[in-house]
Amino acid sequence: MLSSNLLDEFADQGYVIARNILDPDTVLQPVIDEYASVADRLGKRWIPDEYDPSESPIERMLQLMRETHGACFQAMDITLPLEDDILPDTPMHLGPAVFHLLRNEALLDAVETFIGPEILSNPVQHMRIKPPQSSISAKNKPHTLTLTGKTSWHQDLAVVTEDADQTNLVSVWLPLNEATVENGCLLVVPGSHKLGLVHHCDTPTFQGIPEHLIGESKVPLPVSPGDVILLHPLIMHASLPNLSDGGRWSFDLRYSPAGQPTGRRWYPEFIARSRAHPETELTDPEQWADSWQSARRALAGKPRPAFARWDPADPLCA
Ligand SMILES: O=C(O)CCC(=O)C(=O)O
Repeated sequence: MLSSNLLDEFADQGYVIARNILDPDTVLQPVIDEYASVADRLGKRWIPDEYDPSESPIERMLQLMRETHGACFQAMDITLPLEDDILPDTPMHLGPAVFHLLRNEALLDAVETFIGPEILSNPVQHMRIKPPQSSISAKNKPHTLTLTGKTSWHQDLAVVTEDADQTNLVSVWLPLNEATVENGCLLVVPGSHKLGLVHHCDTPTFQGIPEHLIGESKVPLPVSPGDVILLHPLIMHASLPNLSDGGRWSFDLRYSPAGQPTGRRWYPEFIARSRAHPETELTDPEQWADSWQSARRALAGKPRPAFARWDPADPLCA
């Protein structure tokens, strides 16, 4: 468990960094290895002539991103797309190593400190591979860039449906390689969670908090593999552009107390930890993958689930 100092810090600042709580060798390396296999599979399919399997896993993923102009990203993400049509074969990555990361004991211990012992894995979750900005072509779809480029200022509560406004959501952000100021680490406005939910734009040209509402003190959060950043759902945060010549690789996951709305009711949730009813925990990675596949079947070919929290024609965002 994290110390009560960290609880106080979270209440005051809206975020904490739990340093060195995940063992890079036993917890992160299996995820890296799993993605190396994903990259090899995608490489053979998408860019058989150029793909270089002798590169490191992150370089292989960057090569895929570069040569496919980001089109292969959906096959590496751990969710269905929010802004693309869902098809019966929309790809996702739902491997056992990712599932074990979602259920990692040390991670859940940290989460338990903030939201209690009945923990739901909330389906608002992404893997992000962020290529050097200089290698990103204009052929990338804008909404792929919101996940793989610089992220604009937002509060996480703004990207879930209103039924989750009272949900005790906690966001968990963890790097698989060094996240630095140069390669695009997270940026927060400490204390900004105390302002409540602020206005967001969601227009075709701009998504996020308008500049004039963002506080003055913007603090970058460089972190290392093994560290975990926990964010209050109302803290204003963004990420810097990747100005390095390497990649930035991370996961952002969300947890909320069992029984509270997730804010993405059309996607599957599962009990990651229950001290009261351990028999309700999902322990089988295949069942987790099946739950996403059945969501995909249910959603494929249908109008996209409505997410109309912010007016796309909002004059304040023009
Ligand atoms: O990883 C990033 O660049 C941004 C992540 C983020 O904004 C989030 O997890 O809400």
